[in-house]
Amino acid sequence: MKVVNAEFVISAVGPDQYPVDGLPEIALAGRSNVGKSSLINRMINRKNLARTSSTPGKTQHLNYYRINDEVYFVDFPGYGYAKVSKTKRQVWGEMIEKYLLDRETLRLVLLIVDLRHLPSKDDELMYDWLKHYDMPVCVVATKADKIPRSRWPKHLKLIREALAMRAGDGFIMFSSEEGIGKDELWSHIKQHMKNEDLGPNITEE
Ligand SMILES: Nc1nc2c(ncn2[C@@H]2O[C@H](COP(=O)(O)OP(=O)(O)OP(=O)(O)O)[C@@H](O)[C@H]2O)c(=O)[nH]1
Ligand SMILES: [Mg+2]
Repeated sequence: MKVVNAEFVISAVGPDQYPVDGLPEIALAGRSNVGKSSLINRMINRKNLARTSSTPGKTQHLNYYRINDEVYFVDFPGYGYAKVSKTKRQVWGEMIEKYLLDRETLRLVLLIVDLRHLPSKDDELMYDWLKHYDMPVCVVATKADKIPRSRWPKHLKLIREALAMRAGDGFIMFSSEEGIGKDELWSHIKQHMKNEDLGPNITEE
């Protein structure tokens, strides 16, 4: 996808602030500091539109970015950062859960993990929860530049196994630093932008 226009729209604290134009949304979830905002910047060729920082736990709201007036990226607060208070964590958890369950324009969740490490307990919970509700998920293993290519397959296998990934879900190797995986991720996203009927399946609950 050729990105001609990308803009930050809003740092939303709740549903009444979410956009109402009905464009498809791609959400990014992952633990704090894993590289979510950097991934957005790489996908849209901007150095610092999505705020990145070396201080984990900075992104506390749902940050909306509109790309080409075609799709939104929704940057979630990172989870699993110990220094965040329990109350705050609970508020974030509820906001995200509500978003994931209710947001009709949501088309795909990118679960961002670090290629170097095994998924955390929170990553496993997030993946299981998304699958419980039949959400389409694409696992993106970022920071791939930090390990030699020869070791990628081994790491990939370990992550797949730890998450007990379903066969239908995407798995993409990525590096915001070097741009690895960018085209592949865009084509995966584009496929999902078209889907009208892949929202969360909560009818059985
Ligand atoms: N080498 C390398 N460093 C990366 C990559 N992606 C992110 N980083 C670094 O990792 C740190 C965290 O990146 P962010 O994009 O801010 O992470 P985040 O997931 O948005 O963090 P929170 O908003 O706090 O949840 C920064 O110092 C980035 O420069 C990557 O692909 N390769
Ligand atoms: Mg961030």
